[in-house]
Order: sequence, then C-alpha cells, then structure tokens
Amino acid sequence: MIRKALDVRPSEITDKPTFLGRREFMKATLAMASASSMGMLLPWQQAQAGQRLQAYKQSAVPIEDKLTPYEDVAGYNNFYELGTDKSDPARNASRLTTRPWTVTVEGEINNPRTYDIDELLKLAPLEERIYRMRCVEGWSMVIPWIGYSLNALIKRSEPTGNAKYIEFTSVYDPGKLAGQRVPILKWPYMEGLRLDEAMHPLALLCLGMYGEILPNQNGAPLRIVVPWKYGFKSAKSVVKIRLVEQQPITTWNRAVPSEYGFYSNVNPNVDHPRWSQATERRIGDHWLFSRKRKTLMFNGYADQVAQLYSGMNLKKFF
Ligand SMILES: Nc1nc2c(c(=O)[nH]1)N[C@H]1C(S)=C(S)[C@@H](COP(=O)(O)O)O[C@H]1N2
Ligand SMILES: [Mo]
Repeated sequence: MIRKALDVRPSEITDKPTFLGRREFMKATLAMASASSMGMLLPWQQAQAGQRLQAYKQSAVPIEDKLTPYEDVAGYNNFYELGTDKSDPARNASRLTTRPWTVTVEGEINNPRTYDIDELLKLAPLEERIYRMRCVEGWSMVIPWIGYSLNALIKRSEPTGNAKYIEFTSVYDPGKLAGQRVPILKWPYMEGLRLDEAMHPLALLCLGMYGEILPNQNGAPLRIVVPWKYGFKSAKSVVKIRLVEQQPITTWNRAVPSEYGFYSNVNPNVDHPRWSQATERRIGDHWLFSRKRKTLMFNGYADQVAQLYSGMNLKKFF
C-alpha cells in the first residue's frame, strides 16, 4: 500500500513462482472435484511441503466464484514483515518460525490464557470457508480457508461487560523478519475489530487453506480472516489477542489515517483518496481484464453483515 501506482504490471502476473507441477495440479484438482461431489472435501495433497489437516466440514456459505489458483494465493501476497514486493513473502517464508507457537488471550475477559497452537487446532471443529478477499489496492481472490469462527475462542475467554473491541498483535521477530528492521510500518503489525464484528460467524480464526496448514506467507500458523473488510484488517501470524474497552490503535490507521479507516469495510461507494474502489481485478484473470469486476458492498457479504452497521455513516466511519 506504500506503493503509489495501482501496481498491476504484467511482470507481476507472469513471474509468479509455481508451487505445483502441472501434473500435480491436475491430480489435485481432480481429487478436489470428486471429494466435493461426495459432499465433503478431503485434504488436498500439495507438492509443496505442507502438513495436511484433519477432515473438515464444508462451508455453510457457498459462493459461485471460481477458486483462485493455489500458486497465486501462496505466491502473490502482502506480508510486509517478509518484504514489500508481492513475491517476497513466498521467497522469504522460511524466515518465519511457526513452531513452537503460542497465542495469548488477555484483557477484559474472565478466562485469560495462553494457548498452544496445537490446542487451537482442536478448540472447535475445522470448517472450510470459501471467501472472497479484496485488498484495498484493488485486487481480489477467492480462497478456501480452513478454521472456525473466531467467536469460539472469544466465548471461551468469557468477555467482561467492559469488552467493546478486540485487538490482534502479529509476530514480532526483527532478528529473522527483515521487513521489521525497516520502519515502513510501526511494528508489530496490529489490527482490531469492534467486538460485535469479531463475534460475527463469518469472522474466521484461520489455520489453513486448500486442505493444509497455512503456508507461512499466508500468515501461519494462525491468522484472522474478515472477508467483508479490506485485506489489511486480516492480521497474519497472530501471537496476542486482547479484549479492550477503547477502539484499539491499528497499524495502517496509525500510518495513514486519511487513507485507511478503522472500519475499512469493502465499499465501492467510498473511494480511497488516491484511487477508486468501484472495481477490482481478480487475481488469476488475464491482466487484460484489469479491474473489470465490480466491487460489491461489504465484498458481497451485505446480507450477512450490513445489520452490524445500521444507522452508521459509512463515509465518515470508512
Ligand atoms: N501481519 C501482517 N498481516 C497482514 C499484512 C501484513 O503485511 N502483515 N498484510 C495485509 C494485507 S494488505 C492483505 S491484502 C492480506 C493478504 O493476505 P494473503 O496474502 O493471505 O492474501 O494480509 C493482511 N495481513
Ligand atoms: Mo491488502
């Protein structure tokens, strides 16, 4: 988002690293198709080293859109801790150590605890959630995430009456994560939601994608996914979750408050100060179709989430 131009260059589209050989990809696609016709998805074998996840339930909210190819989801990323180019996170993925890993849940709750990542993998049944994702820069993807509603962890933590917001803190390890040695952002990366947003069943505590544990570049071992908001609200590699009374300070809002609001709901009617948000480019589409798709209110999830914002001025609270 630091980069000024709407950065869709053919080189970025054609030079993506390929994670799957063509034969592996076809095999995986076929396995996926037959599994879904049985009403469930089996873990998808990837050529890339990546642990498979236990069988999981399929998404309750199916969508029509085609899945974005795995190599795009794992090869075209924003994860500034691992570099600012879209290909940096995949290239530098091994810099992130994801085991052992704990997540501390604290603040305005009656049950503060530090959870091991293996506990969190078993806290609730894993589900596949196929979500549209929209980056504030103007590109989008359709990703089969795996996880469970964030509200499962929040409920277990027993919020007090004072808890009004939730704050997420991403990993901080400047010794290994070269991006954190550069003051492009204030580290660690912080994000936040209003508590009722975080309690919405669509808000996902995400542990995997495409039938496997998350690749590091996508926010392993645990990230948040909020599909009706711009991508930067979905903090990666989370180590701390805090329930708080006041609206938390968040990384992009602090960096450029005029451009990145606290809410950052996907909204085609509220432009970014430097570009329109009315349309988007679906990654995987040919670059000639650049920004051909209409962006949908709340990224297409208005039926589910619009009531969270009834009566709110969405231009003011952008
Ligand atoms: N910790 C952290 N989380 C982050 C980011 C980041 O740089 N650091 N980038 C955000 C942005 S701008 C987007 S669009 C999504 C991209 O997630 P993906 O690469 O899994 O699609 O992650 C978000 N979460
Ligand atoms: Mo983004």
